[in-house]
Amino acid sequence: MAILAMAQSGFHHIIGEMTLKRLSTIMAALLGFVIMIVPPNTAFGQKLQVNDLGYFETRGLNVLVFSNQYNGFFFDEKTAGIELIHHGVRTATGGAVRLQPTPEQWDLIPVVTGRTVDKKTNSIEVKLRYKEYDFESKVTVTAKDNGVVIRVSLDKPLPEKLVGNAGFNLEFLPSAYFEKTYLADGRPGIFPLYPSSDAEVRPLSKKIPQYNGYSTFEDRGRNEFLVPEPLATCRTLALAPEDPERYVKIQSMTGDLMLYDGRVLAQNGWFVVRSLIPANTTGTVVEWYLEPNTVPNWTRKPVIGFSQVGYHPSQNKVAVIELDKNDAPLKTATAYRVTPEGKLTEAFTGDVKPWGNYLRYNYVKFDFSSVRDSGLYFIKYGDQRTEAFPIGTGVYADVWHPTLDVWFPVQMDHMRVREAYRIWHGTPFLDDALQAPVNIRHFDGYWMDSTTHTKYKPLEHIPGLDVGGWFDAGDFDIETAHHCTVIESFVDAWENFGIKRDETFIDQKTRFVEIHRPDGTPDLLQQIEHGTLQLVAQFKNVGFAVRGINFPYLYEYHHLGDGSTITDNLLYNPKLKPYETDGMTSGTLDDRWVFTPKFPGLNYSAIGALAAATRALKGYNKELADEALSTAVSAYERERNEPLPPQARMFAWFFSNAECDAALQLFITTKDEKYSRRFNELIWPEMDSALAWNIATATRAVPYMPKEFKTRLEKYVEKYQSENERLSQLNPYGVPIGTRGWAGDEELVNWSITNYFLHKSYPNIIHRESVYKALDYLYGCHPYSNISFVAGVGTHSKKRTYGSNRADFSFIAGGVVPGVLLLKPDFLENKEDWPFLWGENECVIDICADYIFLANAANELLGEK
Ligand SMILES: [Ca+2]
Ligand SMILES: [Ca+2]
Ligand SMILES: [Ca+2]
Repeated sequence: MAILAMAQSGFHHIIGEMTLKRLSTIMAALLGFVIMIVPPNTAFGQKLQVNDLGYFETRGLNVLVFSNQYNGFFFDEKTAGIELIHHGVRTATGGAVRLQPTPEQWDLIPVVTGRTVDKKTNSIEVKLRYKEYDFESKVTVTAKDNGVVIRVSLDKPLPEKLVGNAGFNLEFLPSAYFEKTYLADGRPGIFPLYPSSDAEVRPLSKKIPQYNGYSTFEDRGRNEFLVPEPLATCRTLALAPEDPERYVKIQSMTGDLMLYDGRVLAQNGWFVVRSLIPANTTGTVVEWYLEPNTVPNWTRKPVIGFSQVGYHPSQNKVAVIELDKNDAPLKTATAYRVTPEGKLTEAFTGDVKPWGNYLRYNYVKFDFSSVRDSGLYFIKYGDQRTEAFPIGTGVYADVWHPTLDVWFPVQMDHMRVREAYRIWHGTPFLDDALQAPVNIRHFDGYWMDSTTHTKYKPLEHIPGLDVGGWFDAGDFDIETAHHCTVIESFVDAWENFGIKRDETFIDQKTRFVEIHRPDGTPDLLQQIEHGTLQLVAQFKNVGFAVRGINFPYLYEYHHLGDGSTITDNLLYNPKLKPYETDGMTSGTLDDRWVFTPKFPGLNYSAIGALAAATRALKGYNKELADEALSTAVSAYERERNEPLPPQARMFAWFFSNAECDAALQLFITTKDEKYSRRFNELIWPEMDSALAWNIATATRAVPYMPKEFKTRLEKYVEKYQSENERLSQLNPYGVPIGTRGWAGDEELVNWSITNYFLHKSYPNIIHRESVYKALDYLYGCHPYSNISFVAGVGTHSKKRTYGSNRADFSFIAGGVVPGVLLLKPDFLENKEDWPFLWGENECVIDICADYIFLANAANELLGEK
């Protein structure tokens, strides 16, 4: 074993540096010579080619043309239109005809009505349509020289209403251009770190309405709106000319280019380059030449995927190394040990084994499972070394503490939350809540039918709901379905692992929470109580589990910061004028709305959660436990005797799965055979129709059912395992990686929990490694980067997540992010310098609760001899 003293390695480092310096002097001289005779771009640039995947490609640069489209649910997610992947980083998005200088999430988006990829002419053409204005345009992108020409053409002149509003936009990621400069027709400027450019107030009549007439702007009754003014206006714009990896040149052959800062209107805005479409014109109305610089022979640095939390000695330890397709894999990698003296000893050098291609990269693996001695290590591959990480028996012991100690307390609704000197938020939503009006479609995916289904009139105050509950994510609404999942997950954790950790002070009576302050009661019980209080209040005051409690206005919904400042915390009083108050009530209609459509399966989910909560709460808050059980029992009877709503057929799998779970939880709690009979009636056909979705419920039943149940389930487990084996071949990480519009860490965690339960009952079929593999992935053995997806957990972890504090480029410790998002067709992304992409970085309550369970499950399995 080679021993390298730190001093020695420092010496080698100096030698290496000297050699490098000499080499670079020679290189610089050579380069200088080349630069003198030929401009760098033409010397090294390679022409962009449309590839088989339907985007323009050259080394160091991809130009995507509507490989990703705007969707109608979250609207502008900054993941659609013409986009640049510049030296491995997605730096530009939103290239499209847009109706605002700096479009926000809920501004109108164009629909793609046609897309033609032509490899022969090396061009991609899209037809865009705004149905609201019967307005169609054509955008053609064609490779030319070392860039592309972008042409917008019209068959008919602009509709009158869009003159001065419609333009061609391309948006640049602020964090990619922070601390960089630009030249506008040669005039120098610095990209602002913080927005401070000008805005203009215009009358509301001039505004292009946002989605469904909603508005992100708090107008205060003045009938106006804001329009940002440009930072610069020019014909040729050079973005970051000093940085070869970010330099982009844009020339307009038609009108002016204007550079805007979208953050004046919305913290998640981007820098936008825009040309207006002229009035009364057809044919080519906008023409740009866009040339992003490319670094000659650029090769992306390898990403060494490994667990930032470390490994238990008995675990498999495999680093997955992600390589540029132009990168030649090395033969070996080494695990070094760091001694208490600060020395580095080579612990293991082993072969790097090829895995193959997955999406756009090539993958190799380095297996260092033979390293088992407790200590600190890092991995070295080529000239790259990872952060140090531990190997030891206790590595999973406290990885879930930040999630229970910090993340969940901060998400607690209706409570004031303190942490040492900081108040995370005051007591929010004491004015909960008004009955939502009928016949509405809401911006958060909520809706109301033509009746309220309750005894309340639209906008009538529903009492009793200002209690318990969690903000479901980076926003501040209550999503009841997620509450049900969280409560059951917490009860699972309570019953399986007996988690008694007490580091939070929670007092319901005075609505006060303090982080890092024990109060003699297990925090998990207090969280179960907090969720149950809200669910019970819904049944008591509304009669059933509501879809959710959400905001009437977009400008309340997109709130950043302290949730207690969204409403005035005073009940709405229609007798007062807006912004008028008598000290007790208020004329401002800002209270949250209770959405009460019939939502298939939701009552069953709530019944399951209440029945489960009863067991955890009975030794702690007997009164609430009794109320939860009697609510669950009577709601179940009502639900069984109610005719199925028509949507139940559409969501049959969801509906039936929820009833299965409700019956099972009621059986476990009451031991009444009528529930187990119903459970058995439902579960087998459910598994025949959707195995992966239902086996998790079935496996939780094993300990409570007769032996025959377990025997009968076995063949389903075998089938599930063969599907697992197929999944494990699909990518080098051997775990399911989601490819939807929201990244897949939640499905991954659930998959792992199902594997845990199945392993407990069928250890010969389901291997325990399938439980740890998902955690390794979360902790850094994943594509794009090797950062831990659990904020504050592991040596290097997420420091920018989509929480209520996202505008501070910060995080709430213990939050688990969705992970790597697939930008079609082949680019997985999880940005760490930009917290505003919710599909990548928004922490939600379900995954965080499930993560607490999973970390404890792994800890338990690894503690077994
Ligand atoms: Ca929400
Ligand atoms: Ca406590
Ligand atoms: Ca209010």
